[in-house]
This record gives sequence, C-alpha cells and structure tokens, in this order.
Amino acid sequence: MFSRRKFLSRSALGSMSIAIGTSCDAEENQSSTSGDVKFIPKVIATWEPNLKATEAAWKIIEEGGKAIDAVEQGVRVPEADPDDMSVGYGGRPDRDGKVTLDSCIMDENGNCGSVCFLQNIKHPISVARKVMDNTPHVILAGEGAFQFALSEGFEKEDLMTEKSTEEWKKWLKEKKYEPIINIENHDTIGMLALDKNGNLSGACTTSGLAYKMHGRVGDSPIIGAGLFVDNEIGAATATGMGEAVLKSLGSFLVVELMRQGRTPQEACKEAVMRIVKKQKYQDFQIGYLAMNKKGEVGSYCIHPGFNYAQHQNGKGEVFDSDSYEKK
Ligand code: SD4
Repeated sequence: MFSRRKFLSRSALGSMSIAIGTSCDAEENQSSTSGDVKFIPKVIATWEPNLKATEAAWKIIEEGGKAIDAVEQGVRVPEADPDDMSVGYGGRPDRDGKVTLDSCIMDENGNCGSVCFLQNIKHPISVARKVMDNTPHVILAGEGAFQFALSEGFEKEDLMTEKSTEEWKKWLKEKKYEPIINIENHDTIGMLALDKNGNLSGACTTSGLAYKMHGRVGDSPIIGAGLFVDNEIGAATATGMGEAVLKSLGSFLVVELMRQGRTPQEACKEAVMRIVKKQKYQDFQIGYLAMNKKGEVGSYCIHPGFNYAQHQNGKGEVFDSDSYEKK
C-alpha cells in the first residue's frame, strides 16, 4: 500500500496542498457511474515532473473529452520539452548521437498504434495515433515510420539540443555503457486516463535508454510490455529497464492479474516480483503503474524513487511508489 501522498507546491501548476492517504479512493466525491461501476475520472502518469502532462490531459477529461485524446495531448507535453531528457525533443541520444524514439497508444476498444526507432519527429505519440487511426497496422519502425510521419504532415526536426549534445560528447570520452536507469532521475512517460464515460486509454513515449546501441528498441512501444489497456478490466504502463519488461510482457501481466481479482497495487507488486525472482539481476529500476475501471490506482517498483503524478477533481498530486528494495 502507499504510505505517503505528496502534494507538490509548484507555481507553474497552481495551488496544491499536503495530505496523507492512498490513491485508491473511488469513494471520494465527484465519482461517476457506468453500468454498475462507480468510478472517478482521473489521469495518472509515471514520474513527478509529468504533473504538467497530467494537468494538460485532465483539462480534456474535465471538459468531457475522450481518454484517448487526453493521453495523446498529455504526453505531448514532455515530448516537446527540451529539458525533459528522456522523452522526445531533447531526449538523450543513442551511442551514435541519434535520438531514436519509441511510443505507443491504446484506446478503449483495443485499438492501438506504435512507432519505434523513429528519428527526427518531435511527437512520436501523434505518429503512433496516426498508425492506429489511419493504417491497418499496429507498429511502424525506423525509416518507414519516418516516411509515414512525413506523409501525415509531420515535420522533420533535429531533436538534439545543446545540452543533450554536450552530455553525449562527455559520455563519448569514456563510453561507459552502464544502463542503470531512473533510480535517481525521472524518465519515460506512461500515462493512463479514465474519462467521464468510464473509458480507459493509455500512452507511453520515450527516447529510451540513454546511449543505447543504435537500433535498440525498448518496451515502451510494445503493446503488452510498456502499455496495455483492457477497457473491461484496467490499464497498466511500465518504466525502467525495457529489456526486463519485455521479457515478462509486464503491462499485459498487470492487467491480467487485475482480471484475476488483484487490486492494481497487488498486480503491480506481483509483476515486479516476477522480474525480481525470474531474472538474475536486479540492479536496475522497474516501475509499474496501473488503474482499474473504478479509477483505483496502484504502483510498485524495484528500487525506491519511482513516483507518479495524478490529476483528479482538478487537483494535481504526486505519490511515492512502494518498492521491493527498501532504502
Ligand atoms: C526503455 N523503458 O527504453 C524505457 C526506458 C524507461 O524509465 O522507461 N526508463 O527501456
């Protein structure tokens, strides 16, 4: 269970206060009903800095918009932010100095779209949405994804910034490939939304592991690994070492565990424990975030430090995730 709720005070995000509790609060006010299910419309996303993203997504939900539109618009916020060095524009490049992007999106009807190893396009999530909406396919990769993006009106852009170039050049001096990710830093955004009609959707977007091998694709654009949505049950997303998530098809697993009756919290914990037990190494971070049809939320990670942002009832909050390793 969550032990802490941290409300952040950020001038850019308006007023927030401090409270203690869990985020499994389907009984709070402003709940809605769909069929027999009482639920709370809400948006959640991996990592504290993504409060800006959940805020953008929440505006769409608040106005009665669709969850699929909310998650797309929400994750575009860090994609466009040059200071977010894990997603989109300004994301850390691979070892060859190329920013290669992985993204996917999934709606309440099980439709999904994905792009992987996409270069020079600032908003891969919107290209993934176009794959979903305008093609008979689920995944487009590399040059094909890039050409498709151009044909859909996206512009070719240089995604390296002064800062990411400088850091990459520094990395080149030692070329140490030590992919310990997001223990102390924020990273990939996975976002899940439940709209006022009780429909769930999700999006996940990243520049992936910093200084990865050229051509490497992680879990984030793979439906079932970095993201999965089943509108009857719930949705889940992952952040952390993509290889470990891919080997266990983590987000699909979390949703299937919820189908078997686990709470989102129990499901995230069991999916993390599957990795801890079955995969030999644990010196990396994995964080799962899940939401069920009631809007109940759970999250669990290997190392302390993973947190998530949430907007509901117009209020932004950040929650620390429970973890397998304790401080
Ligand atoms: C990847 N899962 O490419 C992504 C990276 C990430 O938090 O989520 N980091 O493996």
